[in-house]
Amino acid sequence: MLPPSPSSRPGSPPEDTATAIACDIFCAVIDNFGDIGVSWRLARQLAHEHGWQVRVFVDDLHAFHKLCPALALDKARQTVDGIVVEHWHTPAHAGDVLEIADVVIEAFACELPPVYVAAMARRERKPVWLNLEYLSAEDWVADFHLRPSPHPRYALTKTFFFPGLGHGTGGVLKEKDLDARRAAFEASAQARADWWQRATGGPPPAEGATVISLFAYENPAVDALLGQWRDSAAPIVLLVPEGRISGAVARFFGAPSFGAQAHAIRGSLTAHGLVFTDQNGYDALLWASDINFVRGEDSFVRAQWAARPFVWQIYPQADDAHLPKLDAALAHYTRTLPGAARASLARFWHAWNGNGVPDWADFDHHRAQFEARAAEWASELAQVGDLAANLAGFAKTQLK
Ligand code: TRH
Repeated sequence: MLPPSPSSRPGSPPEDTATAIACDIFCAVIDNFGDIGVSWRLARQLAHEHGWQVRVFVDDLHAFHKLCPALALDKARQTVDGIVVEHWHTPAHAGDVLEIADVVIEAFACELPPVYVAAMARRERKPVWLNLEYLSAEDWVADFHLRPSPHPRYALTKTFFFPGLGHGTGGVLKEKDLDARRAAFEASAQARADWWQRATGGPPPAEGATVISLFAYENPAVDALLGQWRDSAAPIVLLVPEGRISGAVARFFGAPSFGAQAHAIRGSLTAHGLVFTDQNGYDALLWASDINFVRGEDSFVRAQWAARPFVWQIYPQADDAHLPKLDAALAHYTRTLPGAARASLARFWHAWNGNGVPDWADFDHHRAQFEARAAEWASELAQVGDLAANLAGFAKTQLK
């Protein structure tokens, strides 16, 4: 067991810290923010909603700092939000003191330090060892979810935990208070006005404007889309968190850069560059927008909980291995849409992922149907259950 955290949150469930389940999450950042984004969100839920004593080992504090500005970059060990964060700086390193948790999660098949695995094998009560996989909406996921894999040398078993969008999978992360926070934001004109002031330095746009958030990798399709928004009959307000797409937006406006606090107007298109915020701040951006362009894994999930139409740029993989995953997600998301709307959304998503030219007018034409479906889908997805609760439930059955 880990020692009781000195900064256990007052709002945590009343679990006795001496008996709380200790959990270590190991996260190696490949690139971007999804690996640590998912790991950190899971850590916070396990600590705050389930009362677990959580420790996160992460090898890249700089990536982590972007979505958790409270993190100090120079500390080998620190406590943030009631969670111990260890800078996992060498592959063999496993914490200053080798304590082995009750539940060990390796995020996205990162390799645990061999010294840690050896200590897991020596532990009298063997830890529950989970490999948290990347999210995929494909059908095979349900068959592989919770499959055990015995270690070749030690008396240890690793279990594969698969996030997914369908029944029989681990689901996706959803905080207990998320819907309430969104409802409060949507119900409060003041909260929204404050948000616009902080994010863009101005008031919310006038009625009739379409607000679009754009979080994306470099994407050749963006030039055509920016041109269509410029020429659109109705005003478009584009919100661009600073990042990999900012260069293309700058080029479109003939600006040297398009970072935080940038503003530009061309035709019907007004664009604002935004600061990259913490994760809660990103949710507010999704709620402030009518349509969200998202990417990777975690923002893709958040857009679904925001219950507004969204466009997904999937993380590209070698040999186009990502394309069946894109279609599997579309199959779930568009399941009940009428044929024409369904085909329109598929065309748009495919174009945004390298196959064709996006047609904004076509998308906009079906928007009311996309809006209705987005709300319906958020309820459907919630039926699969929250990943943190599913994971905690499974771990508890193993710890008995
Ligand atoms: O950054 P990503 O492209 O991460 C990707 C994917 O996870 C992909 O599956 C993985 O293989 C690859 O990394 C290595 O996109 P993602 O997953 O949406 O993660 C972004 C995180 O950043 C998410 O937690 C939301 C958060 N975020 C903020 O906290 N503030 C912001 O302002 C923005 C724009 C995002």
